[in-house]
This record gives sequence, C-alpha cells and structure tokens, in this order.
Amino acid sequence: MSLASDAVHTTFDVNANLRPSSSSLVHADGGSSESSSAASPPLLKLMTMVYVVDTRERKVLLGHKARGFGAGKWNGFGGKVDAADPSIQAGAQRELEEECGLRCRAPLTRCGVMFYEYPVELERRTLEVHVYWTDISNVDGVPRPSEEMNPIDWFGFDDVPLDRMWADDPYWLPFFLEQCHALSANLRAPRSFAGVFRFSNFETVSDSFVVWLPPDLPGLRSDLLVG
Ligand code: 6OG
Repeated sequence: MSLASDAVHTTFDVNANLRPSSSSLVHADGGSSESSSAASPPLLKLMTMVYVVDTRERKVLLGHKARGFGAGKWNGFGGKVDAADPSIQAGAQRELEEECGLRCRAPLTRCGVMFYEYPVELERRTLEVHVYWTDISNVDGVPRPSEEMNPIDWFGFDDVPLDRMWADDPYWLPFFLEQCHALSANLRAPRSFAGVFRFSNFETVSDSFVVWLPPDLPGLRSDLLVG
C-alpha cells in the first residue's frame, strides 16, 4: 500500500499526541489547518470506538449500526466525544454503555488512533477516532441492543464480517484481534497503532498507512496516546 503521488501527505508530530501537524494536513478543497480562519468549523471531528474482546474464546462483540453514519455496517461501539465528556476515554465509556449496556470496571485501554479522510463534498472534517479495547472480564452487564446498534453479537476472530464493515477494518482489525488473543496466552500486550485512511467514497480506501507501535518501549503508550 504505497501512497499515490497526489495523496494527502500527513506527518505525525509525536509531541502533539499524534495529531497531524498543522502544516502537513492539506484538505481536498485546498485549505489547510494553517489557513483556517476563526470562523471555519474545526477540521478534525473527535470520535471514539470501543472493542469488547473475549481474548480466551477469541471472540469480539460488534453492533450492527441501525441508523445514521455507517448504517448497515457492523462495528465497535462509539461516537462523537461530547463537550460535556470529561475526557476522550470517558466519552468512550459513555458510548459503550449507551450503545450496548456494558459498563467497564477498569479504564478502557486505548490501543490506537485513526484518521479517516473523505472527499470534502461527503464530509468536510477528518475523523480522529480514538480506538479503545477491553477484555470481557473487565465489564459489568449483559450486552443488549440499543436504538443505534441492533442487533449486537459475538463474532469469532476468524468470522468477523469484514465484508459488512467499514473498508478500513480489513487493514488492521484482524491483526489487532490476533494480538489480543496472544495476550490471553500471557504473551506480550497488543501493539498500539496509528493509521491514516483516505477514502475516495464511503466504501473505498484510496490511500492508507498504519503504523504499529511496539508495546514494550517504556512510556511509549502514555507519551503518544494522551487524552
Ligand atoms: P456516530 O456517528 O454513530 O459514530 N467510524 C468508523 N469506524 C471504522 N472502523 N471505520 C470508519 O471508516 C469509521 N468512520 C466512523 C466512529 C460513528 C462511529 O463509527 C466509527 C464511531 O465509533 C471511515 O456517533
């Protein structure tokens, strides 16, 4: 997956918590973070996505989006971070509970950040999606469908319905889930990741890259994934 020559060239400023640096995020309309005026809407839309995983049984809980953005697709649980959420993680916990009734006893673990960019006529803002996960042993409650996610179901790692999920998922989700399973066998923690996906429409990825970060570099996770 190499970036085409006319691709959006995005660099990461590690000190800015993996946000694209303002000078490098150039949008399809020719505007950039640098040129946006105070009146312009924010160019990043902050969102969360949570995967509840049964590491021992090699299963992941997914919801079928019943309405709105991504309707008809299976996905993890999440949504927009509200101004009232005290943190990104709190927003993720709230969405998890709202969408499938599960409450996490321990803080959710952030495993990655994805940036999704669409043609400007489809969505002006780049989605900045913070991805979290937890093992089922850390959650209370019984999964139940909601207005937004219905039905919800467990899928074996080998049966994840990738053909009915967002087009970026095959690039990273199976690899991430395999690492979750390795964790249950007392091997190393799953790697964190950062990804950029540029879509040519809602179904097609035109450019992408995913960086996998070793889990065992001291301080790496907390330095990179603050929120
Ligand atoms: P609401 O609009 O319902 O939140 N999301 C995506 N997830 C994946 N895997 N790929 C994408 O590719 C996505 N775009 C958005 C973020 C939408 C939920 O869907 C996720 C949120 O968890 C483009 O509030």
